Amino acid sequence: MIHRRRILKLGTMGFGSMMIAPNIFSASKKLSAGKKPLVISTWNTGINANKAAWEILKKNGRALDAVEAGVMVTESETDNCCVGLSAYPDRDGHVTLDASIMDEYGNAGSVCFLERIKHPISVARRVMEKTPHVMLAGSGAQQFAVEQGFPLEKDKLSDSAQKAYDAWLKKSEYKPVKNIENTKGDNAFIPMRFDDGSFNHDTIGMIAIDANGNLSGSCTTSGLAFKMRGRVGDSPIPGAGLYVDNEVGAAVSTGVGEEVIKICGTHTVIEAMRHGMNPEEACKYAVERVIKRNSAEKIKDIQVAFIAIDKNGNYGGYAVQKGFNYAVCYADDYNELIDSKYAL
Ligand code: SD4
Repeated sequence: MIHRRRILKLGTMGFGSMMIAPNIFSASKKLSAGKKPLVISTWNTGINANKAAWEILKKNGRALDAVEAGVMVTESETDNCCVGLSAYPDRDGHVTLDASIMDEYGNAGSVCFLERIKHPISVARRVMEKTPHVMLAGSGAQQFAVEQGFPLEKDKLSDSAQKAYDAWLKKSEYKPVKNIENTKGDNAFIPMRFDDGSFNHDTIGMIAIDANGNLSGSCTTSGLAFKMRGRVGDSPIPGAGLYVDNEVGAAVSTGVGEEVIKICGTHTVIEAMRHGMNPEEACKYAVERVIKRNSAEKIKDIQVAFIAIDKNGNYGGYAVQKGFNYAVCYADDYNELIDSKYAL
């Protein structure tokens, strides 16, 4: 029996080393003490979102409650290009929202292609806690939300979204005609960059570790502006836009979701941490996977970024391009925007 157990153990080790790229083993094994509690979130809107999360964390609240309350602040903003109902629409003029949440037990809930609901993150949490499912989509997700008491909001664009949509319509000359998919360039679908040169995205992703050392994460977005109707990004997909493993860490992504989905982005970050990388190294590892898949020409127009927290409260982030930042909060007087390191 002892002999068999030993063989099983060796067998597992062998499988593990076959599955993991060698450079993961060259990762630093430093397990320095980090901050606890701690919340970090993507982009500058993360500063306000962190404040709401911190109010919960500092009273020894649960990380799950913190990451929900935090991103609800961003979902409530009335002038936000990329999160909540004020955000930019799809190419047919409708705002469609994606969100996901994961708790310390590895439970996950998500909604995608959801319309006219102000707080998709809370609907995602209800999916996780009140249904046997992980993801609800479109009209089914909306029906569930209404049944759960979420108000159905008006189908109307915010002033800034309407303006941006009108401008985009003119420039792209988009008409819902057959074969528009054959149009060359990205105008008929999405601009990868807005006219001011900034990248087309700004999802809020938030991850936290609470005073008890438990991890949770949330992610909510309108996806890429002027996307095809029905398009779903990485944000509502566990292992792509968000992943939490309470034994290892939590990670969330922002950027071109198609690229993140194709490398199972946040799952890749967590597995890299499991095998010894610190959060920044793990995010960099996932970013390099994205870069490797693309030509030098194509990658210039792609931004993808990851942020991560490990089980010890260490944190880090990494992006393909310059310009990504994330907000870090671990005290009443510490809530700072950090410029991420980047690859290109
Ligand atoms: C998506 N990843 O739908 C999202 C967009 C995003 O910052 O991150 N925006 O692809």
